[in-house]
Amino acid sequence: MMLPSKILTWVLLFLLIFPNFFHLSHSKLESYSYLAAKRKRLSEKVRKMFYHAYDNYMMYAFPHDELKPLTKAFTDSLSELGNLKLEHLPQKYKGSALSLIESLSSLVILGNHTEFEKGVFWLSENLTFDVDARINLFECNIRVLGGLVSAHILATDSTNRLVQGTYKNQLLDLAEDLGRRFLPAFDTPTGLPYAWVNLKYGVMENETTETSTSGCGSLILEMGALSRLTGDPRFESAALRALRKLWSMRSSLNLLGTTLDVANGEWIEHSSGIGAGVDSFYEYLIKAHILFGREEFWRMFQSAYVAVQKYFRHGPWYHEADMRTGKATYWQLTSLQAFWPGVQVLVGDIAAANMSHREFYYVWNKYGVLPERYLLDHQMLHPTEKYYPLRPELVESTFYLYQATKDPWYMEVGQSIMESLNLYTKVEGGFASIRDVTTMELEDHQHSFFLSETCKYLYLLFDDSFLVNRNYIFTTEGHPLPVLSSWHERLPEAYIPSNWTYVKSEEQVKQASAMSMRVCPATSLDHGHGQQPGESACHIPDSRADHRCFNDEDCGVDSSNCRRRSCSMAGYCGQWLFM
Ligand SMILES: *[C@@H]1O[C@H](CO)[C@@H](O)[C@H](O)[C@H]1NC(C)=O
Ligand SMILES: *[C@@H]1O[C@H](CO)[C@@H](O)[C@H](O)[C@H]1NC(C)=O
Ligand SMILES: *[C@@H]1O[C@H](CO)[C@@H](O)[C@H](O)[C@H]1NC(C)=O
Ligand SMILES: *[C@@H]1O[C@H](CO)[C@@H](O)[C@H](O)[C@H]1NC(C)=O
Ligand SMILES: CC(=O)N[C@H]1CO[C@H](CO)[C@@H](O)[C@@H]1O
Repeated sequence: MMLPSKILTWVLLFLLIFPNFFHLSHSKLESYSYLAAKRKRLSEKVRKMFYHAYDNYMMYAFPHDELKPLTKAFTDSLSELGNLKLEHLPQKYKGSALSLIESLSSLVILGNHTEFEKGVFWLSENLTFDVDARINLFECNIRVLGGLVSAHILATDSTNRLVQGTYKNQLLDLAEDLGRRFLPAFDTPTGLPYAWVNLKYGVMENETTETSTSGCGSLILEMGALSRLTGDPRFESAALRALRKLWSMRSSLNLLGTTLDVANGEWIEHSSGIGAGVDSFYEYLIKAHILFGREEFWRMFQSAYVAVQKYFRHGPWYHEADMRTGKATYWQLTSLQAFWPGVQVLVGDIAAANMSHREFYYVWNKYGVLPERYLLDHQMLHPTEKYYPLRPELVESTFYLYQATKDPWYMEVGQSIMESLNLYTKVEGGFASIRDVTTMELEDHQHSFFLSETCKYLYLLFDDSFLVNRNYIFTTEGHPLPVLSSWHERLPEAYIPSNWTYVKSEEQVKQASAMSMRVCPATSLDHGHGQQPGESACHIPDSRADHRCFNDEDCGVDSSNCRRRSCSMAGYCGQWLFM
């Protein structure tokens, strides 16, 4: 037994050696509570932003599709989405409450169950898809079908305490009805869907057969979820057949083009990158793997990701290249590309994600918001694409990077993005798009994705309580879908919530947004091969002109098994059995 005086001696001795002990732990505690208070304050500001956008929509535009915040009017834009020349616009279409559908999952994340329920009941009584409207399959899938399927899952999740007893799967019935109206679009010789379908009459006469890679390759999450929920396999099979066909059209470099013909399965535009027309194709391969646990998706993603890193990446930038030769075509930064670091976080390529994200944020700071297109080779804005339509991609990547690293710097990025949005785009009647980032001239349009994504990812950056001990992936429109063992062919242990260690402190990284599925955690790599810490298995250094390797460092690591790849005598990367 120790005498009290002896204890005192030890304490004094301890303080002599560590004079700052109590002070340090105190200030550390203080900085945590300071950080927590700051996050709380910022999340309240985002909440206000959401309601400013939402309440104005409900007041001036609902049940039409989107709000015109400058004139406090509405637009029935579902039939205009993707329709640049505004052809074949319907005469009698009166809107589908698009922005309400897009807001449902955000309302749950904000904890507003009463407003969610009100929306659900309004939709179940008043929404119909039996309308003479030609819609874009891709847009309608990610916004309307995705919004309904996600909201249905949230409404039936008992932990949300929603719509007790009175909810009778009305949202799922609506989603199923919509899914059935999609099916005629897939009736092509190739199985690749038409870009356009009329909700009432199916594919119209003389409909264009041209579509995009993202139009054929970003359907599997929503349509797969719809099949799992309804038991009707047609939705998932149609989306899967289209995806497989699309993948079979890749070049020998594992690259795809941007546009194609659904009748003959031939490429129209051979140049592609990670931006418009392609972006969510990559995103859906990795997310489909996470959601359905199918190896096939992983194999496609892995080859596609390595090809992107090899042929498109140049330092932190991604240019476009010809799918046949891998030769660079356009050197442009586009606002949509800013989603890529978020995908890289899911893969585990944190250093590469951080590097690109910083460049996008640099451009954001330079202009105040992110311009739609910036010409890297001329160091100037694209002359006709100087707009910023309230896009979410940069804040989405910021959210993923914060979740993965807990580096408070990303919160500062989020705060600065939020302040720019309030400064430049907030008007009395909502939030307006920016027509020209050099003049900050506004445009009379509040896109529905401002409610489903921009506000949601900003909020989740500051308050992620929705994600604690739950594993969700977010669709490309920001609608959460849960990772369920019953949907999985084979559930990796990392997915099983009962296996998760509960979060004990701010410091501990939470398992959220499927980020437990980082394919090949950076820590499993040995460093000292010219790679930065956080560089994942999938990272491939910038390519040389002929895409041949000179040494092992050119080849990165095979992300399917985390083994380092080596460069053969002939100059090709691979894993050789004798290694
Ligand atoms: C839910 O949203 C409605 C409409 O904006 C608002 O009136 C109400 O105060 C909100 N409730 C909560 C709990 O935030
Ligand atoms: C359906 O719309 C009508 C007309 O706007 C409205 O009076 C009714 O309350 C709506 N139904 C629900 C459940 O909100
Ligand atoms: C479809 O194309 C044919 C041949 O060009 C034409 O005769 C017909 O009027 C077109 N139909 C519609 C609805 O435009
Ligand atoms: C991101 O990059 C910055 C600057 O290059 C660096 O200081 C920081 O540690 C990086 N963070 C991560 C998580 O890699
Ligand atoms: C590592 C670990 O705890 N694994 C467990 C994860 O959960 C499954 C099913 O609940 C168990 O069988 C594993 O042992």
